[in-house]
Amino acid sequence: MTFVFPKNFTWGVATASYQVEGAIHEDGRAPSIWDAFCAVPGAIEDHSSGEVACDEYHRYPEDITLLKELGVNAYRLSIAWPRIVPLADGKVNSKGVEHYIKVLDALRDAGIRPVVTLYHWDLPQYLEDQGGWANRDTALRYGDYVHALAEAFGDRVDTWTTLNEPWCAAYLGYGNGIHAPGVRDYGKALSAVHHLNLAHGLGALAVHDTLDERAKVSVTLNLSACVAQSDSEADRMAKHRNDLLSNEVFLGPMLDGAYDPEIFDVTTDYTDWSFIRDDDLKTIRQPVQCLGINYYSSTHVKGVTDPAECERRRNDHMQAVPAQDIVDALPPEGELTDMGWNQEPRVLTEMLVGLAKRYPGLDLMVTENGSAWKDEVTEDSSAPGGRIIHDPKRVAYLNHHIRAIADAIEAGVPVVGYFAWSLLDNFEWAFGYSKRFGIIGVDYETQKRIWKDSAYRYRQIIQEGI
Ligand code: GBH
Repeated sequence: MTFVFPKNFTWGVATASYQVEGAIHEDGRAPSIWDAFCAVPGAIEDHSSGEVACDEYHRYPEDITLLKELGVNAYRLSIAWPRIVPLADGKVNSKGVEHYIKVLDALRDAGIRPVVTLYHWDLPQYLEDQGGWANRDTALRYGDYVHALAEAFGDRVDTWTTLNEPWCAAYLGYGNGIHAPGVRDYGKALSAVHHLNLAHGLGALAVHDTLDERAKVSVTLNLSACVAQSDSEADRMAKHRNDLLSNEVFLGPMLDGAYDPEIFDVTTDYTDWSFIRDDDLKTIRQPVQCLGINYYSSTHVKGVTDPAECERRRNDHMQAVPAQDIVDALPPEGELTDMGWNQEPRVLTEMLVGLAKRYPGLDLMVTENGSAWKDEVTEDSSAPGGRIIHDPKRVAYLNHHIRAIADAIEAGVPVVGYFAWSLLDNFEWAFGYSKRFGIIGVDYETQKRIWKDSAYRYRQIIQEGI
């Protein structure tokens, strides 16, 4: 039986500024932490950077044509903070603002709703020089930046997403250091968690204060989809610890108004949380009209029980989240994507069902989902540009995950939208251009876009259901 999605369902594709824009020296853009990180030898697998990327900064009109051809009704893009506020003096760079106004207007003319992420990891380097997300001031500066955007963009934006995956920004950026700024200090990672929460609150406030109830605010989390290997006490405790530090640290303050006190108990080795000030939790919990979920894969865990092993692992920085002393991630099973990630779509359904139970009435939106594979280009004179990419594994992944969302909707979950990651192959952070997530391929020598079977399949699902 074909599942037909609701008429007003949001169908989109997603990108992020540093991953697609390029043009890093143009129109007064300042360096971001990713420009600096890419210059560190060994930080990026293929020694590349976002200097050119997909040249989206110049090619957005042609890519908006692709959006129309795909038949999506929404585009999730992010704004580069270093283009908007390039100097520590906090002044707004009108050239940066004008660029995005052109993009937003072009989307409006194409009938495509912009779901705008205000922060997708490209922090201005001048803020990192003052401590970055481990410094409270960064959250205050973020609030000012969002205020400026709300004034400049007004009702051109459909949904204002304060942050993309604060988990990654905090734990990969400051915990195990595999992302910019490359810091390895769990105490700083946990303070980054709190300051990102505070930034979310200040950003949501800035949007609502400036644009009142017209504005739809959301935040996108990459909730950890963690499965305990068995019912044993140790395995369940491992999952619980992981969920506490990966998920509850964000859901608690943002949606429930408090940190679970157990979070403080299990992190005493790293921080005393004295960076939390009076009223922060009031600021952080703001009404959100929609919760964004990015889902790629699940993680299976078991408990570490040997006390000597627990002790040895305590200062081991291999894991991003400081739970390695009792949490052991198992090797992924089944057919792995080119990232080495497993495929377990039912866990996505379960996560959505669980969230709907916990937050009745809150709209949920899958703001990223996709897979990387080693693609091969095939000459085909009937295809646009004479080339096509046959990507049966990406097609299968897409089918299974959109089916998983249909299952959630059938179970009564208010999932209101889905965004494929990504519109284009792009700069995959620490992996550079070596991983391809696009449903449309990019030939990085010519910047030509190459359709993949998954793009055609996505168009068909949008039209017909699954
Ligand atoms: C997203 O991050 C980003 O928002 C996007 O910019 C990026 O391009 C895209 O995904 C693809 O990577 O460590 O094996 O247990 C997702 C990052 C992926 C981090 C899954 C945690 C857990 C897998 N997350 N990962 S594993």
